[in-house]
Amino acid sequence: MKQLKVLYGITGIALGLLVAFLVFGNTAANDTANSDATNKSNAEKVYVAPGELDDYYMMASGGHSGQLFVYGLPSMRLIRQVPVFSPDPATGYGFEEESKEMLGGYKWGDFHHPAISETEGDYDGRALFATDVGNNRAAYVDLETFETTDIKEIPNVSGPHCAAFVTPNSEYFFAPTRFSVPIGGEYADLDEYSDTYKGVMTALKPDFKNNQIDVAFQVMLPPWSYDLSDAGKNKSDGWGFLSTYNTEEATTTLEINASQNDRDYIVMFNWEEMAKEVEKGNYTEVNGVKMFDPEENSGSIYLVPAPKSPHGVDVTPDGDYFVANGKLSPTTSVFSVEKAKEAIKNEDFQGEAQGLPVLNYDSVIDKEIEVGLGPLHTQFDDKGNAYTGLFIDSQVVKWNLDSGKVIDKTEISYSSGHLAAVGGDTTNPGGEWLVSLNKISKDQYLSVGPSHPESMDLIDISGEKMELVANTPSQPEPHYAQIIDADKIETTEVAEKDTDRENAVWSTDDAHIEREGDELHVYGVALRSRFVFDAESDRPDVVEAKEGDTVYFHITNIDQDEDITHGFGINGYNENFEIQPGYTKTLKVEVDESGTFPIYCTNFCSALHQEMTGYLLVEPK
Ligand code: CUK
Ligand code: CUA
Repeated sequence: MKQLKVLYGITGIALGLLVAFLVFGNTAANDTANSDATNKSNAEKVYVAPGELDDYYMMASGGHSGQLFVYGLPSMRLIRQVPVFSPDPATGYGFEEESKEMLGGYKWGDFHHPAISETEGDYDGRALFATDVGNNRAAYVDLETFETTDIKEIPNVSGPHCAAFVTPNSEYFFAPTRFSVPIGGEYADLDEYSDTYKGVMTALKPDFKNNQIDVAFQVMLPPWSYDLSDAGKNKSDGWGFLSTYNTEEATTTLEINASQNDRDYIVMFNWEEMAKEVEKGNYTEVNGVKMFDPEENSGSIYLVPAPKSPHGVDVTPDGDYFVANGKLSPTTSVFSVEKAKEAIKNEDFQGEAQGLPVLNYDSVIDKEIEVGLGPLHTQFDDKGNAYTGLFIDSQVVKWNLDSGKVIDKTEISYSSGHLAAVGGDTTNPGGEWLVSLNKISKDQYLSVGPSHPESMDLIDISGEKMELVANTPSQPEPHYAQIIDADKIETTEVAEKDTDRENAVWSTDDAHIEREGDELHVYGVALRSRFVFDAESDRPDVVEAKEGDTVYFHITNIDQDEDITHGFGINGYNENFEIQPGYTKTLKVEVDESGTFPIYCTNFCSALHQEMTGYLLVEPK
């Protein structure tokens, strides 16, 4: 079409020129044909026909949306947004009582790094852990239902950023902080920074039986910023690795002041040892948490110098090396776990910082790879290769772990933050796909004004050369993602009919309304295509309340069929929630104004969905 326009536009030009244009046009056409061919094969790679399913789930953090984004790969289709740290009007997360209590009134969260639970260093698909940099919380997402089942506030911390990362058998997941504050967040002048301010790392323990998490213990760390971390695996099992910046201990204008040192540190800590010490009683209790101080219990924590404000540190699949990305250095540093252990044994220290021993750089470094500008994070494949994303150069670099040679570079659009490969941080990487989670999308999608989406590039890494295959926009703001084999996830479609469940009513005949003083309890059911609140009444779908009442709607969706969700919205009341098949949900409403308020099902559930309505009648006092 475009070429035709070009031709029409030049009809008046001299013949020679026209010929030249035709030739040029021909070349262009050939180019198009060629790129069509490539596009076609790439299109085929990501095409998942209607009715067919993707091979992988990609669990991407939703950044300051506080949500979890679930994608299918290779299609890159967004399947679900699971609310974790912030309310969600569509599902009623944060509206109905259970999730409202769990959210604790918070309006937002900042979720950076999902961590799928692991067995023997590989994703097991049971649960996903998350932390909230914005409001200091940790969450458990049950991967049977893709629902957040527990949120805990973490005391004594400020911005649990470099988390979650899980130990190889999900013994713990760790959450070290981005900000250092006086313990407990009390007031202390910034002049007291170096002595009074602390970084704190939290060890959280998952309880898979009850889909919960608990704070197990905390570790006091120097007043630096902790960035990204990874747990050891295989040979380095029992250890964990954190990156730090601002070892300058700057308190203002960090952009300049925290970028002075040529080297910051990788913190190497022995979590098994720490857990044992805490078990033995080597801790002080701070705000109800067992606080372990490594300065007083030497032998569990060491510092490894690493170039220039490292961002991510990632452990190789065999657990033999940890790879640090100095974001202000053009290199990625590969450190040997064996050499580090040797240096620890020989007390081969080059000094100490904040009372912690610093290992000799030359004794621990294995190699430095010249990757390019702005390396942030590294992932791995099944063939001994590593992939590092470059923020400044907007590239992904493939390099070989053994040889240290750069094999290939591919352009991404633009500014890679994290990378996620299939099982890319486990003992068992897949080696098929890599996604670059980009921070800037600029011209990649139709413009929607000054705010642009974030962007994800899908790269085929199965061959020697990487191949950029597709991209997709995303809402703000995925930081890290993990890609897990779809076979490892086993979901529940319908909640079991649990007759012991509190507030549940399983038949229309049992629906009833109880009054206790000015509390009205509605034990109702939702089914296709009506609500029944009171079986005895000749207006079974009407709730009659009095001004000043507190009304509890306990609604059970008694439809036991896949994907038959009912919604419950009260017109003019600012309330809505969903009830999945077999679930019971409670909504508490203070009716402080008289009036007539239609209730309706908000989730299209049958041909008679529009008829699924009722009334809340509030009589004046
Ligand atoms: S940080 Cu965001 S791109 Cu929070 Cu994982 Cu590196
Ligand atoms: Cu129930 Cu629509």
